[in-house]
Amino acid sequence: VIPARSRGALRVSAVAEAERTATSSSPAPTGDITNKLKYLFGKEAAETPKDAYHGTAWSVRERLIDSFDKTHEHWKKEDPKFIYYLSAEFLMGRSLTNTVYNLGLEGEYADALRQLGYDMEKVADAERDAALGNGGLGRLAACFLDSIATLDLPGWGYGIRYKYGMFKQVLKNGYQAEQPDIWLTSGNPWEIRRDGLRFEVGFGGRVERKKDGNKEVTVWTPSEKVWAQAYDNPIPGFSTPTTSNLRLWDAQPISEFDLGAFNAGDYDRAMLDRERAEAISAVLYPNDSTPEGKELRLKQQYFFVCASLQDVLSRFKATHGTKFELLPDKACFQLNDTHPTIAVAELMRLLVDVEGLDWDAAWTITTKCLNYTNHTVMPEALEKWPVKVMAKMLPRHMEIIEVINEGWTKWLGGHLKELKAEERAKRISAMSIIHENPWNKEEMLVNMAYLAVVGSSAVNGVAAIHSNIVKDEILNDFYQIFPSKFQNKTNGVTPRRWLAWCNPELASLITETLGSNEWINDTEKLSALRAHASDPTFQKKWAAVKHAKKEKLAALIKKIHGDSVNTNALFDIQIKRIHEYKRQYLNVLSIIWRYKQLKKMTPEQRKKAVPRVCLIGGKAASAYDMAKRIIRLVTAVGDVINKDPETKDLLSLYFLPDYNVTLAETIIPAAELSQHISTAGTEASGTSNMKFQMNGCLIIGTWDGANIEIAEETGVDNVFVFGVRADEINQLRKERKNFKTDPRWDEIMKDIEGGMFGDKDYFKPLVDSVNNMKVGNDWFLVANDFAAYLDAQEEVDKVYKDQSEWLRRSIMYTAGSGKFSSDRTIREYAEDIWHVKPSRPAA
Ligand code: B1H
Repeated sequence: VIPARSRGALRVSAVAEAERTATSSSPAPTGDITNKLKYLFGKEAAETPKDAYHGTAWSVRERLIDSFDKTHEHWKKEDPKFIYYLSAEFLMGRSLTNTVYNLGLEGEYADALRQLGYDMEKVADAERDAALGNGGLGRLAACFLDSIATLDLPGWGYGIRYKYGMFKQVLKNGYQAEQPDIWLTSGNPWEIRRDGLRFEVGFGGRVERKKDGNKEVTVWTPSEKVWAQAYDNPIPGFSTPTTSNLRLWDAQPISEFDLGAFNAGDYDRAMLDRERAEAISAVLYPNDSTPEGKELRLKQQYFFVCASLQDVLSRFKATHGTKFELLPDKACFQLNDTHPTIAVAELMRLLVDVEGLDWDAAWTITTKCLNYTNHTVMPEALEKWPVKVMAKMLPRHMEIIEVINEGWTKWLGGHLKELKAEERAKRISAMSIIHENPWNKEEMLVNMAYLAVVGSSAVNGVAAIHSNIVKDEILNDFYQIFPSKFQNKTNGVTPRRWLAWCNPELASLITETLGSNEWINDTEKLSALRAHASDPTFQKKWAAVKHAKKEKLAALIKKIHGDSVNTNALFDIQIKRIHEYKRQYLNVLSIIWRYKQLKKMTPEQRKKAVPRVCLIGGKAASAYDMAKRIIRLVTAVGDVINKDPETKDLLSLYFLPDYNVTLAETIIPAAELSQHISTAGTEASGTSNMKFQMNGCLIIGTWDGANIEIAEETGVDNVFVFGVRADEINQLRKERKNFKTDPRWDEIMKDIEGGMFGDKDYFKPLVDSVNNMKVGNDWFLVANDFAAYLDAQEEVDKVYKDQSEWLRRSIMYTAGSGKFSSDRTIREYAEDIWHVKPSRPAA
């Protein structure tokens, strides 16, 4: 029997609960929920789960604000050093369940809703996702905020309050179509608009030198100005009174409208400024892994960085006046990829032009305050802005970057004085922040990663292998100059959302087995599960939970696709952004092969086959043509095999549209096998692999990103590892034209080309992209890994047939997941990079 989600079963300690209830002067939830409905929504009673959600959320919000206020009063009094996490993306997902659980209010609110005739889970289901991020990078930022608050670290996130988040993906005849994500229509109970808290952000215009006494000062007069209006999103820690903050900026016009045009009756023109301003925070760019060099994007980046830095400096000045030399003891900033890197120039501008510091003093402060995380090895993903664009939109920043670059290259010249002149010149030019566009000699570019490295104290990658690639390849020149700047901080995920709250059944079983739920805040304690991994009684309970979660996912598939899937089948899942380097293609090819094998079998042979339900989900960037073709291949193959009465109970394939945080919370607990099959050396880390691991899901994967560390923690023999290694890739790419494909591969390619799944013209570029054995084709080496992958899949079947071995491994995964809590990651950042210390308010 699976223990029910009981009140307090997940609570860390009775003390924490007592702390919470003692501090709450709030009204009984039932009355409060109906009050909120009446006075905020004009409803006498909750007629739908959505009504119940609104009433509940607005009620919970007040408890959250109480906790937020206490925390911030405390921090104001203590004045600790703060970490500010600057990120263009925060992929928060839903808030209700996370908030009530983190605040320890779940029992109270579940009871209240029951009295009103509602079930908490159904009510929570009425919330829309806050999808202000693309994928792993944005979700990582959200997990980090959870850990920062849970660890009582004084820290905030800063970002953009996009009006439209990640697009909604729908399937039209099996093809991806995009729809706008209108997430704010029914209001957002999880944010507080800070009236009057706004900063001016300028763009364009001119820069002049003026005399101030005998000092020369620089004056930037922008040609366009907007307001950045603050919205606070309280972030509750778990089992602590700390509630931290995510401050998001909304762009608004400086004047309501052009009064002249308005009076002249030209209403369209009167509104132009408003539209232009609002466009800045209107929409999230939907490109995961590769940035888009659009001007509006640079505008977005500067917009939130400028507002955030002004905000921090204004609070600093309120306590410390103009003693800016103290700033590095009070504030530090983490740049989440290069997206906020303009902060280097902006902090210099604020300190030099606005506060009147001399350049060197400002530079010392700036470099002490900033740190940079790299998230991708794709060379094309290192952001570079044309000097022309930067000079027009941010003329003063372009000047500052030029001065930084002059100082930097001069310093570098001195540092490399041992080298021969020619060699030295070469190195300096290779490391210049401003350099030629290699594809267009006429154009000069600002290399934002170089600016970030020169302007930061620490630079880190996000998994061990990735940090090594950063040091040895991507930023190797810089590593040679500043070896001590470079660090590794292996990613992590919050065990609250990704195990305890999304899989309360497994959480209860773990708590019962370990005799305490302290593992929620100390995931290393999960390792004690190893002792139970081979115990048949425990395995049985473990399997029962997995089965219940599979039933739940099957119900979702039924709702989406109308089909009932076999819940005794192995649930095999690949969910992530669709990208050639992530190789969903390889997965589909092996499914086709499996189907062909099943078709050839006799009924007797089929009885011995391991049944599988394969699920693939993920969004393709709207302009990423190849990725969209891959989605169509998934749906087309699914259309054929799911309809085949001979095999459909043994093999089915579904594409799950609109993959997002909420869907992940249902899918991951139900998964038995998950796929992380990127070409070795291409996936910086991956973080869903950690979520699957925590939920006892086995991994088939390449020796890439965090897979490696996961395998080390779980026991390499428990993981289905296959494929070429990162250090072989360059050679294999060079030898491409000599590569001989597997006959099974050739057969499948012919099937696709021959129209076995329809749409053969549409699939042609996909087939071509991995064949034609010449250098540059099949860049991600799908063909090279194909045979090894089929072997690994066969091994999966073999192990699955031995359920007790499968369950043993499953338990070993959860037991080995301790390292991948974002609490561990954040502790490392706090100790090695930020030097911030916990500061917990009294309960
Ligand atoms: C990751 C991105 C990314 N790396 C540009 N880079 C973007 C780059 O809109 N843009 O311009 C958006 C996102 N995202 C991911 O970061 C990596 O691919 C994952 O491997 C990693 O786990 C994740 C978190 O570190």
